[in-house]
Amino acid sequence: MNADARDHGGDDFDIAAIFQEGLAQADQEEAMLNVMLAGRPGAGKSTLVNAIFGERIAPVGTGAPVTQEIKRYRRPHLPVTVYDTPGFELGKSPAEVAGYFLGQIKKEVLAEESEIHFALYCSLIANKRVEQFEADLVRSLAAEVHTAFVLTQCLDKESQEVIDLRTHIDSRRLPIVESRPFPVLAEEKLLSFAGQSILVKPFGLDDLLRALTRVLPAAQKRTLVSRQRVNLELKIKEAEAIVAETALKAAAIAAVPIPLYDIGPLSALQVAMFARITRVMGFSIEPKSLAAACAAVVGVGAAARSASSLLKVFFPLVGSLVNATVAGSTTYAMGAAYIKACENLLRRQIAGEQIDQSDVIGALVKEWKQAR
Ligand SMILES: Nc1nc2c(ncn2[C@@H]2O[C@H](COP(=O)(O)OP(=O)(O)OP(=O)(O)O)[C@@H](O)[C@H]2O)c(=O)[nH]1
Ligand SMILES: [Mg+2]
Repeated sequence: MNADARDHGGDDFDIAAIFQEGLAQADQEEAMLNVMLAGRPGAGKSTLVNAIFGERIAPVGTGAPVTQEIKRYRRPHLPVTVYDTPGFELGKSPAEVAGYFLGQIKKEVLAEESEIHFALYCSLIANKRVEQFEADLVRSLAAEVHTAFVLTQCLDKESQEVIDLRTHIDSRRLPIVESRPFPVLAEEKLLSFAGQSILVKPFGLDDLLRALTRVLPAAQKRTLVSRQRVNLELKIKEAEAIVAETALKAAAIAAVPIPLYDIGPLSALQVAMFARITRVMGFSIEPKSLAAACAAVVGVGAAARSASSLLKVFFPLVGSLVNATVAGSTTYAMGAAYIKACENLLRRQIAGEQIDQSDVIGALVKEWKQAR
């Protein structure tokens, strides 16, 4: 770097390019999540998995004839593989059915050096009881993979039906996730009685997801948290963990204080942190919007192309040396404000608002200015 560049802080730090790289890196780091679906035909297996990921992964209500084939579903850009099992064939024992499902899937999955990370066993609440065959099947499955017992198409999580079924399932002592069933309405349902209609809102998915994240290895947990579309709190927690981890790394980089003109690696770390948070929040932010927001906070367009100006977003009066405390605390403050901006944007989007990139810039500028 020449002296002229130093004087102007013009160390040619391309925020947009580093952010883009960070996004690509975050995508590469995502581990594949293998999910298995089981349960009677029409229980709501497809609807459940589609609602969790906010995508049409498995076809719904096709009414196609039951086959003995296990179907494997994938969506482009989604690191999730869904193994959809067919209705069970009478005459086979539950252990045989479970063994067949798992054997077939493993044959396929093992080629990818992986395993089933969890199974969702779906049982229609309207069935009122869990038959011996189902209970034995769940027991056989749960012996091999984490299995969540989901009571599908519930209209009220506190209904007598749910309470009775829970007692019934408890008495069977199944080795299921959290040793209890999860009552769920995956998709809103319109009920009509005598010309009157009520819309029952979806519920229970956030509870199910929280429980699932507790049984997953760290890498698959990250994938589930990032890619699910129903539990914002889980996303925020994961993003906060990323911020804490990055702040520690930043402090370590500046353990020996670094001159302001040499903080490129520190700023790169912070921009990579924004990229990882963006992915976990599942929100789309264009690299040029991020650069524009930084420039707007600093107040000078061209300034955002400098690593030192990125730090000045938070500490306008930072001295000529950056020590561990400043590095750690700026990273923390920038990360926390970034999460807040993403959260606000996501809430607006969930409420049905169309969010464009100028809203993204506005939200980032607002949070960053407040955090200063
Ligand atoms: N409103 C509403 N409808 C649901 C829900 N779950 C399932 N359904 C409906 O129930 C029917 C069966 O749902 P699917 O998700 O296809 O059930 P499945 O278990 O995947 O069925 P198969 O794959 O054919 O065995 C469809 O018409 C769904 O729209 C739900 O949470 N809310
Ligand atoms: Mg289905």
